[in-house]
Amino acid sequence: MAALHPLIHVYRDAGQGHVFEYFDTLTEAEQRQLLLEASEIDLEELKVLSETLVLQKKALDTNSFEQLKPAPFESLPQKGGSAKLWALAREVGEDALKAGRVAAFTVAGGQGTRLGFDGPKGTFEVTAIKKKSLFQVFAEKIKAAAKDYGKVIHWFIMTSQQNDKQTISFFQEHDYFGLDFERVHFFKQGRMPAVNFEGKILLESKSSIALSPDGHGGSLRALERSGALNFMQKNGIDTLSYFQVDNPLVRCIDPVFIGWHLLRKSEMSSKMVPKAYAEEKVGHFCIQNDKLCVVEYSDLPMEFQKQRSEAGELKYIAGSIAIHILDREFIRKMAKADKGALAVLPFHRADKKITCLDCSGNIVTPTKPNGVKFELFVFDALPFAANPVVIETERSEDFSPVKNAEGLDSPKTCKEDQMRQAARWLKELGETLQVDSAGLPLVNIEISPLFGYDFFSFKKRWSKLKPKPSFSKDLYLT
Ligand code: UD2
Repeated sequence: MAALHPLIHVYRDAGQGHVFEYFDTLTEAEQRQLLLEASEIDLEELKVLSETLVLQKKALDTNSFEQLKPAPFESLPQKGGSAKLWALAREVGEDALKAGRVAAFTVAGGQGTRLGFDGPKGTFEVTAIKKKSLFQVFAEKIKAAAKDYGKVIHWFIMTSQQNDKQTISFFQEHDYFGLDFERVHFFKQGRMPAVNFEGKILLESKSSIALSPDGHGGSLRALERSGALNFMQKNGIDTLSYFQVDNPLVRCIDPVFIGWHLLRKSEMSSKMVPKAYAEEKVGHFCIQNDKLCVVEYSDLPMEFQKQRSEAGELKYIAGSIAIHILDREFIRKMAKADKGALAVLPFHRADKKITCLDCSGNIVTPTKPNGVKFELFVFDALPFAANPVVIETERSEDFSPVKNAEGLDSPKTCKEDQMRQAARWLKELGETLQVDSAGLPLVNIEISPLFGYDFFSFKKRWSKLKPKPSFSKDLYLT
């Protein structure tokens, strides 16, 4: 009889030997595949997670919120912030961009499941007239900013096992949307196994483990593992502008935000918007044990979310829209932190319906949660960051994600928000165009990021445009 593969011994010793229950019935290629997947898993880490998050699932402890306080933030100048400081931040940010210190970073490992879209979410079309994809919108914003600041802006994109190939092919098919392909860097995020409620790894089939992406927080490890951080170091990049793939309104490169981050010598900075209503599904910037943190909407009891100040304002007003600036060496520190270290991102437990093999070896699709997935969240790095700063931003200038097929945060609301922004910019420059009571122009307007990727750049281009177009029919500005 052939000797057992050493990895199988390791799995048996860890109480996970069932992963190889069907090993002898598999073809050689399937055996290789299963061994490869098994080698991806850190069994020690999994043991700790099973013990802490699965076997002794703690009920939500509201006492742990007793010490919670709302986090302070830098208000916009029009809302009482210091105009002088905001202007200084712009200067500092622009200098960093001119020095080539900044790169863009998109987490794009998720699929468009909630959206009902089959494919990498970044390939979803979002603009009103040209139907540009999310990736094209970001690519053009980055290209235009690079031109303005006279420096290459590298773009790091985190994909997942599920969508890596499709994402790269999409960029190739579209000639990288005019970016130099050597400046666009893809890397895959890690995966975590799903386990049942006894902490046993679930199998997707006899030859494969139920693995899923390790959450956007996995990006910190993945940046280090892929060599991206070393590449940045060699190329003089020390500041990363982080955003999610679902939000085309985001200022991918915002000199003011970069400036605040650098002025404060912060290791990780964030943008907030005042929550629109208590139940809005965004994280909350809070202070706990004197540290800045984000408490996700699903973790903060509704009674806290509804608390109001004497003036009637929501107490936990600062909503996280998942836009951050990260310092390169801070990412390295977080990525390298090992189990037992102080600065380590915690995993979150998510109970899910997971299609998997039952004990008789049949594939079953459960109707209620049958297992647990583990995910890391990038905002959990905030408590470990030195001098973190939160700045306020206008929702209408930075945030309109595409999450659901219909209703809130849908393709429709996102397109309308883009058009409202165009109308607002034009009106601010003295143009007269007709809008409805909600600020939506009566004709379709789309501004290419190559024409203007924020109000500042738009104003420059618009003032030079001769003759000015009319607003009597659909208008695409490029
Ligand atoms: C996220 C935030 C929420 C708020 C909101 C704003 C969390 C837990 N919540 O909610 O507080 O800021 O965004 O829009 O983050 N992704 C990966 N790999 C993964 C998982 C996600 O790359 O394994 C990417 C995904 O492609 C997307 C982003 O992370 O770009 C957000 O993921 P989500 O849709 O799960 O986050 P959501 O909407 O629940």
